This record gives sequence, C-alpha cells and structure tokens, in this order.
Amino acid sequence: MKEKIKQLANEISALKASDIEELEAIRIKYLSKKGEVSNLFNEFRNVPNEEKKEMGQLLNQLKETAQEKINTLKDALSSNAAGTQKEDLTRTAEALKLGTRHPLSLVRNEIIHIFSKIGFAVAEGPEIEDDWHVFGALNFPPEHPARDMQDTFFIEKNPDILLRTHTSSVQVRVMEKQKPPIRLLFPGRVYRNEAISYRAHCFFHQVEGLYIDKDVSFADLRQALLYFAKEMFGAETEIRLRPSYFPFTEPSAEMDISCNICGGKGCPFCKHTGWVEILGCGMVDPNVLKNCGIDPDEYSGYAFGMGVERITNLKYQVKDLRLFSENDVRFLEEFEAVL
Ligand code: 2NM
Repeated sequence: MKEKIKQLANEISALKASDIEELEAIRIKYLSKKGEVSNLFNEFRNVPNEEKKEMGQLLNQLKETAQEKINTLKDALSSNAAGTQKEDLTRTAEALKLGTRHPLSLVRNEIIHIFSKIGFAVAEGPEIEDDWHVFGALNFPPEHPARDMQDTFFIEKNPDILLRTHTSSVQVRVMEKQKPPIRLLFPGRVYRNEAISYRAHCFFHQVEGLYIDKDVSFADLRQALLYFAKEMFGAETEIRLRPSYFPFTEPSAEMDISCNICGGKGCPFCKHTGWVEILGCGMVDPNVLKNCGIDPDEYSGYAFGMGVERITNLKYQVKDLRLFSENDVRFLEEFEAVL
C-alpha cells in the first residue's frame, strides 16, 4: 500500500496537460469516484489496524497533492489562454482613421506659404487687447463707430479691454518694439459684434501683412498682391484696385480678382460683374508710423488685410460661413485629400 501511494504521488507530480480536455481526463483518472486515489481509499479498509493511522495520513496527503496539482495545471491553462490569444500576426493592419486639417487652416497655411516665398515671416499676438493697440494707435478717431458696443466686444470699460477686431493690433505691437525693415504676416482670429448668419459670424480669421522699409511704394504693394492672387487662384487671375478708405492707411484700396468661377465672363457669384473683392490694403498712414515710434520721413510701408473665410469661400465655394465653426465631420471630411 505504501509503495502504491508513493508511486501514484510520483506519477501525479509529473503530470502535464496541454488543454482543458486533457486536464479533465486526468481528474477523472485520479480523483473521480472510480479513480485511482479513490480505489486506494477502498483498499484502506483492509489495512491492519496498527497501520491505519500512518496510511490514513499518507492517503489524505496524496488526495490533497492530486487536487493541488490539478488546480495548478488549470491556472496555467487559463492564464495561457488570456496571454496568447491566437492572433494572426500576418493579418493586414486596420487602416487608422486620420484627422483632417480644417479648411481655414489649409487656406491660412497656403497664404503664409505664398508670402513666405517673397520674404514674409509670421507674427502673432493677444486676442484680448486694449483700446490703444486696436484703435488709438491705428488712427481711429474717438467717435469712430468701430469703437461702439454695437461693433466691438468689450470685456471691461475704463480702461477699455476688448476683443481685437483685426490683427492690426499685433502690427502696432511689432512696430512699437522693432526697427524697420519689417516684413511680416499676422494671422489670427478676430471678433466683431455681429448677428450670426450664413454670411456673418461674431468671429472670423484674418491674415494681415505689413512691409515697412525705406522707399516702399504703392507699386511694391500692387506687385506683391498680384503675385499673391496668381499663386492663390491661378496664373490667369487678374487684379484691380479700387480706391477706398481705412483710418490706418492713406491712400487705401480694395482689391478685386477676376472671378475664378466664371473666369470673368459674369456669373451669379460675381453678380455678373466678372470681379470679386478679396482684400483691403493701402500705404500705412504716417500718423500710424509716428504713433508706433517709426519716423515717417525716413520710412514708408504698405499693409493689407484679408478674411480667411472669404478666400476659402472663393477657393472651395463654401456657401455658409457657419460650417466653419460647427465641426460637422461631413463637411470637414470633404477636405481630406487637401494638403
Ligand atoms: C486692412 C486693410 C488695409 C492694415 C494697416 C495696418 C497698419 F497697422 F499698418 F496700420 N495694419 N493693417 C490694413 C490696411 C488692414 O485690412 C482689411
């Protein structure tokens, strides 16, 4: 009997199972009612009384070891199953869904790229501004309507803290600090107190430009803008400059490009004029230079400003401004292929 117990104990300790079925077969072979360990318990009845104590202990020990062994094998099998899910490592990976650039970012980046090729770098500044940088330094008279609550978002009154209505405020900051030559672009978000509709929003995006040096002329301005129009809308694009008025430039002009939808023949988009307005520009008013600490007798400069939404509408025929700020993926995904 003792020999048998020893033999079984050795057998059991050497057991291996590679799956659940094998393990169940082991359990049946040793621990079921008719299993080998149970058989020994049956034989136990015939053990002489004086050996019963020792044999009983050995038998109980054997049963325990067998149960423990089976538990260990079971644990090993289940942790294996979790760790090595039988993945097909050669399977083609699922395509990752990439985000897309926002159309306004695409167009802003393109504007920056075009002007970077003729020497313009980029400067940025705060969206929350004071009266001086948004209006005062830029030659806006005290009673100018843009200074009204109707047009501008005020955060505090006296002294006035407000949301910038154009990125020209950044130009003032640069001119105050930096000696010419200055050749910079000013991209950024601006705010105006307007009722929201398909054609107006309370915020939009601008790229303004500024070039100040000795002997900068209106001809330089025209040439830079003609270059921009052809790069942005195609080599066949023509421009025209119409006299206009801004407080911060003199003379001032608005620039039209030949309608890139009908090619200038006339269509509903250009209201049958063949031209569409895309930006404002002019020679920086000597008062503005003076306000910013630049001597207007030594330096002159041109400036221009355009709405990124307007340029984007022209390039991609977006009919409703609100699409730009609603983050509807059906709209955004239309720009997936554009770099
Ligand atoms: C425009 C149109 C025309 C402009 C002028 C200046 C500054 F600071 F130099 F005076 N910054 N931006 C300007 C001129 C902006 O946007 C439609």
